[in-house]
Amino acid sequence: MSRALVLVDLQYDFLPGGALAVARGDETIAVAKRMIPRFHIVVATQDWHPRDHKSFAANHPGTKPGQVIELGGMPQVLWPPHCVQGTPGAELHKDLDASRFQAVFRKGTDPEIDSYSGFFDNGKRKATGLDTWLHERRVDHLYVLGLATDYCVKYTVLDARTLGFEVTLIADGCRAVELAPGDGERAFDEMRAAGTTILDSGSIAA
Ligand code: VGL
Ligand code: ZN
Repeated sequence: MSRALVLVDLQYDFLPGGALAVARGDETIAVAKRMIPRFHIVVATQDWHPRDHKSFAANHPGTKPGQVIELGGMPQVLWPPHCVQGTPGAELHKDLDASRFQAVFRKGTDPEIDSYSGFFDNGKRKATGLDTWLHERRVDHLYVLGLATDYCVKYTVLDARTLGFEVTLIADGCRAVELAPGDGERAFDEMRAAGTTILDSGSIAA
């Protein structure tokens, strides 16, 4: 059995200056760069929305980012338009050696439903293929870092635990949106309660 590094949404729109900037999100890039050479199996997820995506406040007249609406029978936080397919903000950070990514799993492509997790959309209607891909390579332990702690990292980690993977979260390689103060810490607590090991990159063996 083997381990894999999973890099979650390390895209310009989630970094300072981006459309959905995460405070100090840029600090995750150096951690990712240090971790990539230590893994034989590296995959990335990429938030990849059509411009008419219904998670964008701009597509619901009279709403504002941060507001919660109902979408497809589920609560949906509305965001500024971000990670629009083909735009510079949707690109994975150029300092990451993409030649070391065996696969990139795009998510959030259906305009009708959001997809925080790298495994499934928020309604668990469709899989991205990440679970099958990992099983085919006999991966049983995921090392996860990226953006944002309280959304895509959290949902990816919780799905991974439900699917039976061992999960180590690389805490210094994550930053949170924090729509409400403390969301990042609460996300760590939820992931820990689901059986995730939370470590800093310095204590992960090569
Ligand atoms: C994310 C909000 C909306 C994330 C993606 O990558 O955490 N958050 N889309
Ligand atoms: Zn998104």
